[in-house]
Amino acid sequence: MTTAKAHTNIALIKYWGKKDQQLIIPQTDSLSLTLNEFYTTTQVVFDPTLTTDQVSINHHRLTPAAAQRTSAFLDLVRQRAGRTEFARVNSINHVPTAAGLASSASAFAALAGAASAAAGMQLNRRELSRLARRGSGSATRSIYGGLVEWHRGHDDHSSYAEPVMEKLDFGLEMLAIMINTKKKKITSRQGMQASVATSPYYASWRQVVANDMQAIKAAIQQRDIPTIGHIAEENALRMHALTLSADPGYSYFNSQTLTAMRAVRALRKRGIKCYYTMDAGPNVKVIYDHRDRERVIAGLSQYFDRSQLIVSAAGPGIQIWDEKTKKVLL
Ligand code: 2P0
Repeated sequence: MTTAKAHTNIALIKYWGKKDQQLIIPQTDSLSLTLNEFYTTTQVVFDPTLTTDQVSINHHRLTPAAAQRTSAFLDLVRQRAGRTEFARVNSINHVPTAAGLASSASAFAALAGAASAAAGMQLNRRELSRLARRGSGSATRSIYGGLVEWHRGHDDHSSYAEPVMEKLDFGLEMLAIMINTKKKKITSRQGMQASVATSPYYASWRQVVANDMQAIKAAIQQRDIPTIGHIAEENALRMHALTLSADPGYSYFNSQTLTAMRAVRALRKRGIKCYYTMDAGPNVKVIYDHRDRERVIAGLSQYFDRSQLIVSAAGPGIQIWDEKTKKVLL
């Protein structure tokens, strides 16, 4: 039995569209920050007595239909490892309930790590990054800690992530504003497909990302948080312009999202250098220098309950260990 722990990540330069749906080759590069506070631990054991994969998430057993995406991923691992046994998978998501941050990124990164090791494969981090990508695009980046770049590549071999700065030596911090929603959401997968197929702005988005990737990497080398934040905020807005400009148009924002965006801008007017980014849901994440943490929290507390604000520093890359011997495998 093998266990892997992988942290989720939030993109500062977004991945929004695939070139190849099956291999999950993205249209553009992307860049993210791995978060310390949110992670998934997953145990996998291949068991010859099983007649189907048994998948539990947070101690709840999934139906075979709900486990389909996990089973399809395990098929990939079995095929590569030359194994035929079904697997028992126990996964725990360490994310606040109803946070809307429960991410496929940490889930598929942890599954890739635990399943490949349990199947007897010894993959290095680049190989793991490629494998995790087959489960979910954003999982490609969750193999590494800190600031991570996903090279879009052009095929299975060339599309993987690598760290830009794995151990941050400057005070970039992120705060998640938990905005709950009961509305059924459009999955990232559906949303990005609609944007690629129908947004007239999609070609411009590719150019935006190419420019932003260069600019943000230069700003990271300078440890320039206001420039990193500014680029991330503009990039997020332009990604969300791809949702509004699809046919039919859609949006992940709700009124609270707009309130949070306005609050961040108001803080900035008062001289606090903080910037927002949003993903495929209504929650807003704020980035700033950790020295401004208390001022950011105080400012946002005028609009949101303190319990809705969760601070996270940068997190580490994947860890994998043998559950019996506790031997660290990666
Ligand atoms: C990202 N997001 O770069 C982008 C930006 C949200 C907005 O959730 O279809 O769940 O499994 O590859 O990785 C990316 O969507 O989609 C995502 P699939 P994924 O983090």
